Amino acid sequence: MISQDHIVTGIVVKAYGGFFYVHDGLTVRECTLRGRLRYTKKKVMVGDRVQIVTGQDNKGVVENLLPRRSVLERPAVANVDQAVIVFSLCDPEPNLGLLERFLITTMLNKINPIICFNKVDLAKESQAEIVSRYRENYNVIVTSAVTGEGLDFLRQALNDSITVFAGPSGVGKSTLLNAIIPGLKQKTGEISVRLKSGKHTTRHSELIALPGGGFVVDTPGFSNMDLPDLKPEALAGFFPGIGDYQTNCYFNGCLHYKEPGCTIKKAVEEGRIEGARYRQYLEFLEQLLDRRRR
Ligand SMILES: Nc1nc2c(ncn2[C@@H]2O[C@H](COP(=O)(O)OP(=O)(O)O)[C@@H](O)[C@H]2O)c(=O)[nH]1
Ligand SMILES: [Mg+2]
Ligand SMILES: [Zn+2]
Repeated sequence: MISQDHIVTGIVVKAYGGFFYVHDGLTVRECTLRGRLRYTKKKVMVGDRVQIVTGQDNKGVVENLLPRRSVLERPAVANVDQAVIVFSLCDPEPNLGLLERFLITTMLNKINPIICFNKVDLAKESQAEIVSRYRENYNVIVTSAVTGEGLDFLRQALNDSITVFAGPSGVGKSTLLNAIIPGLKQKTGEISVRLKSGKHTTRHSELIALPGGGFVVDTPGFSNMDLPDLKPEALAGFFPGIGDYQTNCYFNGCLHYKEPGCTIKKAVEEGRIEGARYRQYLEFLEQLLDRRRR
């Protein structure tokens, strides 16, 4: 008797050496691509939902690429729902300008940001203020991979989504993932591959399956990230808590900079928008205006 081929839907969790590893809900299958998928412009990537024909020994062939919701370039992953942006409260201290650029870049990619302030076990009293400031406008989780504080909240936030762990290196991304995923052994405490060898080695992104459903992507961490190219007029929209005020400014297309009759400047004066946050907005705005002049 000839065995029946089965078509199942799964998610590409890894692409390596010409093979696509597809998680079908039960197992991971090593798949090749059907010829016509090899020669199209739209390449199958990690995070893609695909239909595969299952074969023997956990093998299979990718037959169809299902529509994508989104594509992230760095790391190269499709269908990312959210990013956990990890910064440590200490060792290293958080670079808040960098955090803001991560937040803007994430929102620009239509990915929902969650801020994770890690290493709370090392934090000083004074840093509670940073946490409460961000809580006003973002979803914030405070964790320690050492004491276990906040790990339940982190686990809950990841259920059933594809989540990228972003943030600088050394903040504890891999340690957190090891703490919440039984059996996972991501390398931790490493100096970035690039620094050590002096040359850039290609990293393959991989989806890690969560016990409760959903996937996460660990990243080596970016120590820098440019402010994305936005129209200066659009910037306020990427500052939750500031953008909400802008509909009533006197000038259409107000940059909330030097214009009279600006409702945002008024809100800053009256303490409804925090001064530090507005100054961060101005710093980015000036960068964008500078780029436009060049
Ligand atoms: N005290 C403390 N150390 C941590 C915590 N999380 C991670 N670390 C340490 O921070 C260092 C960097 O962690 P790692 O997970 O490699 O950071 P990554 O580069 O963001 O993946 C390691 O030495 C970890 O043991 C934490 O919550 N508290
Ligand atoms: Mg790491
Ligand atoms: Zn204004």
